[in-house]
Amino acid sequence: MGQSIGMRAEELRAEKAPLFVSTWPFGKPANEEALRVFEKSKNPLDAIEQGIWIAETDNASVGLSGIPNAAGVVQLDSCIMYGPGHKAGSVAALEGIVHPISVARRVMEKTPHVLLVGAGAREFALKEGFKEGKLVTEKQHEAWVKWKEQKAAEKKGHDTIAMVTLAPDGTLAGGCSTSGLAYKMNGRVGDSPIIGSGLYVDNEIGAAGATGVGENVMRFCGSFMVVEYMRQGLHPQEACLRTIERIEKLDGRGIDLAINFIAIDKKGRYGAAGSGKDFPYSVTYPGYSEVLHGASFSTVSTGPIGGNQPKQK
Ligand code: SD4
Repeated sequence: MGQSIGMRAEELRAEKAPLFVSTWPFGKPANEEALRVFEKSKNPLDAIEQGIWIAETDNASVGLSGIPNAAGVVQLDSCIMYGPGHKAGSVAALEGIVHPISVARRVMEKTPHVLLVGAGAREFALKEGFKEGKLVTEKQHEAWVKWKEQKAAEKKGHDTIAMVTLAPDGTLAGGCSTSGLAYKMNGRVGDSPIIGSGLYVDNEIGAAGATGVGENVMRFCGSFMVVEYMRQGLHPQEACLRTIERIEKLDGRGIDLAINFIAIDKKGRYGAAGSGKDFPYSVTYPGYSEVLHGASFSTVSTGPIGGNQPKQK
């Protein structure tokens, strides 16, 4: 099965927890911050939250510096999950708050609910004392004006961080944060704050997260599916590929699905896969921090488990 996941399975195993895996190269500094926080606090949720802060603050597309929606407003989606007790919190279409991941955590820890949206989420965040920020940066506003005029702006970069972790005691946790798809419809919510779609954690099995076109993840409960494949014994990378394969079978759009998954399991194995040609993701554990490349559904056969042939361009 080695070749079928694009890299030998034994290479995709952290030697030591805590292990942090996140989407895209900009996940690397976020992972590294998460590891620093974990080393001090020994708290996986603090690590996930503060690691994701880095992306929400510094990234040109996650958080308030992200690409606005069609109405010119940045609406943020975020969620967090904690393996023990299967706890979850999330916010969607949240406006003007700097760290949506922290609001999601507060929803999880302080309310009997899982998901708060729009004005209610903002009201809750303000009541809890969360920091407000500008609704849209000058740069993004200018790009949005151009898009309004031409309706043809190219979307640059990627705008979602999903991060999953395995602590040395076996605790699994994860978080996800995004400004969503560029120029999305006002009020549109993607996969990222939806438990089981943009993120899923099962403390007995593993954790998975997604990035890409949310509509092509949330119709299939993508991250949940990845974890369920790991439950059946698949290596995390195989589980990601198998999920894309199943989605592709139902949807039929192949490479145009534009979806990507990261995953870790309880044994410290990790992996990723994307529907396109390249999906870079970040892996960090003590003594190691790298950007790796997930298996590509469009170029790698899933071999014995999927029976799928490599796709031709
Ligand atoms: C969404 N999944 O809102 C997000 C967008 C994303 O890289 O991940 N972009 O659909």
